Amino acid sequence: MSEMPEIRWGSGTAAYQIEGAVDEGGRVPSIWDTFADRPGAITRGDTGTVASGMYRDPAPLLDAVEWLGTDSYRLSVAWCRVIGGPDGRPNPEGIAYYRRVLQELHRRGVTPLVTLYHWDLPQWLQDRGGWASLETVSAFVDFVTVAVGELGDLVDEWITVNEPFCAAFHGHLSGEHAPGIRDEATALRAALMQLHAHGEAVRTIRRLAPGARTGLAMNLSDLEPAGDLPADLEATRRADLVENRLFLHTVLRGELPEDTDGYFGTATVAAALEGIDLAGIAEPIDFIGVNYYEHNVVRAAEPGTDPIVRGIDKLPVPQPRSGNGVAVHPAGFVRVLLRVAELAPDLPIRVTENGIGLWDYLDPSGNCNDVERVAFLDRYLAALREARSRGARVEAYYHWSLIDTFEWSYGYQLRYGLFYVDFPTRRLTPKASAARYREIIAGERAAALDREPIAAEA
Ligand code: IFM
Repeated sequence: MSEMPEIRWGSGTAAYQIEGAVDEGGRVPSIWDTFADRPGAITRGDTGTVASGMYRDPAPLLDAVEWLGTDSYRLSVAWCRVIGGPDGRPNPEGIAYYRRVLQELHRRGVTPLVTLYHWDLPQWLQDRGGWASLETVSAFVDFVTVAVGELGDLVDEWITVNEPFCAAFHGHLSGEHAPGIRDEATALRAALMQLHAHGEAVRTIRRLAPGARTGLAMNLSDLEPAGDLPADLEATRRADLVENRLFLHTVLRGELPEDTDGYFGTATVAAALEGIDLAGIAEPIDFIGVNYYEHNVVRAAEPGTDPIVRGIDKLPVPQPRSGNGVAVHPAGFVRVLLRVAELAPDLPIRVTENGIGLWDYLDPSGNCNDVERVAFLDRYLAALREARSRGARVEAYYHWSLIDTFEWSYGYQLRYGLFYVDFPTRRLTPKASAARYREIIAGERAAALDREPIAAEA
């Protein structure tokens, strides 16, 4: 096995969360426009109509990337901005926008990592069945073909789909995300369909841009049984199937975990697989993206309170935790990275998301002193170093997120950004965590330079 790579530092965002301008530049509606308009769907009735305003003016965001000094920036291109509607026609205005952003990143010495599907499915595809329909996969391949054709000279690194678990199970089972469906069979179908779309997209990118590096980003959770009772162990195994193995094993092995039929039912699984190329999902990738947020302690419970996995409870999370109750648990991060490394020892890992949602605010002097995020960064980066020292080939870390965004069902209240966004004015202010991240990156870079062998004098 080759030497451990230097870490590449980055941060990220996604189109619907930052762009706004949903009716501008030839963009067509997405499922998130529709869902956000549904009364009660989003906290305080927020929508992505204006978001962080970065479609109209991406300059502050690009300045923020440059200020941080990261090597890379992860962004997503919106399918509904790139393709102008059901006839599949490319939308020149949308493409020109992304070209400007990508060119600016290159001009500032920043490598873009581009996600193709970060949840903003065009509404016209949802009207035809969404992720339950094979038509969505062929439309995705058409979109990928246009994106690679139009942007491929500026992008060498692609992520096919982001967090298929969330889009499938929050979108189609708990109903907390768009399109707001509540049906387990549809959720399973949507999960497998996105993975099928991922496999097709990898092959499409390989054909059109053989030199590009391609992967996908999955959110993986660290799950711990509440005790030794067989029922708690079994509950944890079920949670692990739905949240982790269904994605991880299928992408790496091209087959479903052995307990899939047992949990979902043979007929449901057979229906969910109709038309899906299971083996093709395991098309070799260049890296695996891990989004790490969740550590949970699981116990068996009937009926159970978990909105996704039947018959389980997740125990209340002690402090420290995020604003929305997610555990701050760096040991779980180490375990997840080592687990992936064990499953795919030669596959480079990129931490494509890791961050903490807080109820940040500007103090009277106009600063955001997000001490919890500063501590989070220090602890999770120490965990990252530990995972690397124990053999996980992590080649990149992207903090989520660069700036505050429209945080899906939480709207604008829950903030993940390193930069505070004053939503009425769209003004960006670096938080204490941004200064800390910048300092860490500068320090790591200096240390990496010190490690470089000095060329022998001629
Ligand atoms: O903001 C989201 C992102 O879009 C997907 N991963 C989780 C983040 C925090 O909830």
